[in-house]
Amino acid sequence: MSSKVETIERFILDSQPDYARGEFTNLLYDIALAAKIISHKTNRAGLTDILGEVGAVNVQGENQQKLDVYADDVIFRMCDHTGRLCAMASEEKEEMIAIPEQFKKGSYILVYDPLDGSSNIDVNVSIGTVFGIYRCRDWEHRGRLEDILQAPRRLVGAGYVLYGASTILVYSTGNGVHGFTLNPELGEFLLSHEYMRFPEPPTYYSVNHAYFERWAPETQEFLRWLQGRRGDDAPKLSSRYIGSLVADFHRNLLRGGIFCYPGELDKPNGKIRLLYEAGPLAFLAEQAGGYASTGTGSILDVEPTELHQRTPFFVGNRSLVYKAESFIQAGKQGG
Ligand code: AHM
Ligand code: MG
Repeated sequence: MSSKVETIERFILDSQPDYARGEFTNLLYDIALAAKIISHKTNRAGLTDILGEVGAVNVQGENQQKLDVYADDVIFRMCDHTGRLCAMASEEKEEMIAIPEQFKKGSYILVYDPLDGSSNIDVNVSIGTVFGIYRCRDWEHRGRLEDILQAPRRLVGAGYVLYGASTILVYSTGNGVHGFTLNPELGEFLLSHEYMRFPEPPTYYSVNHAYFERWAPETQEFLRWLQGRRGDDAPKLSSRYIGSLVADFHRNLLRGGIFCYPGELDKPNGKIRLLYEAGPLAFLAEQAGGYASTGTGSILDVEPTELHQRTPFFVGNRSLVYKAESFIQAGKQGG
C-alpha cells in the first residue's frame, strides 16, 4: 500500500512520456470518469428501479440487465465525441461502433465489456468493467473491423474496474499494473496499489466445478492436480469462485492463484470473450508477472477473426498456467 496521496489524474500525467500529445492520457481520464459514473449507479442499484432485466437479449444470447445497458451507454457517450478514438467495440453490441461522422476521429480503438458478471448484479455481488486500448492500424480510415481485430499483444493499454466493497480501477500501459481506489467523498480514484504482482506462492484456484463432467480428461486431470489429488508437486491451494471474472482475477492478483474457464467437449472455446475479457486481462497478467493461456499458447498471440470470439482461458501465476498447458499438451498428445 502506498502512503502518498496521488490521484489517478496526477499518476497518469506523471507517467506520460515527454513526446505524448495527451490523446492517450485523456482517453484514460475518460474511462476513469465513466467508471465513477457507473460506480455511482451500481452503488444505488438496490435503491432505484434499476434492478431487473430490460427484456432485450444481447448478442451472446443472454438477457441484458438494465445496468449493462446503462454502463454500455455511459462508456460510449463518454468516448464517442472526444476525437481520441477511431472505433469502439462493446461486448453488448453486435457490430463494431464507428465514431459518428460529425465528430473528429482519433488514433485509438477501445474495446470493452461494460459490466461483466451480469448474473451477479441482482444479488449484490461484485461486478466489473474491462477495457483494452489498441492503436488504429491505418490513420486514413475511420475505424474498420481490421482495426479492432488485433491480437492482444498489440494492446497499448488495458484495465478493469471492480465494483466491490469499494470501487477500484486497475490499469497498465505497459509499465507495470497500478490500482486506484475510489474515495466516494472526494469522488477521486487514489493510488492504492502500485506495481501489482501475482505473489508467490499462490493461494487460490478459481473454476466452475459444476462443469467438471463437460471437460476433456486432460482438463479434469489438471483440476485434480490443482486440488492436490495427484500427489506430486501441487502447491496447497484453496478454491474461490465468484462468477465475476474481474472479481476472481483481482483476488487472484492480490493473493496469487489461477482462474480457469476451460473449453468444454461441446463448447471447445468455453465462454470468455477474447477481445473484451481475455485479451485485456492477459495484458495485465503479463505486466504483473503472470501469464494467460488458451491452454495451448499465449492469449496475447491469438489473432481474432470475429468480434465476439470466445476462448478457453487460464490466467494467473505463471507457474500454474504453465502447468495447465503441460496437462493439456500431454492430453492432446495422448500422454
Ligand atoms: P457475462 O459477460 O455475461 O457477465 O459473463 C461472463 C462471466 C464472467 O464474469 C465469469 O467468469 C463467467 O461469466 C461465469 O460463468 P459461469 O456462470 O458459467 O461460471
Ligand atoms: Mg462479460
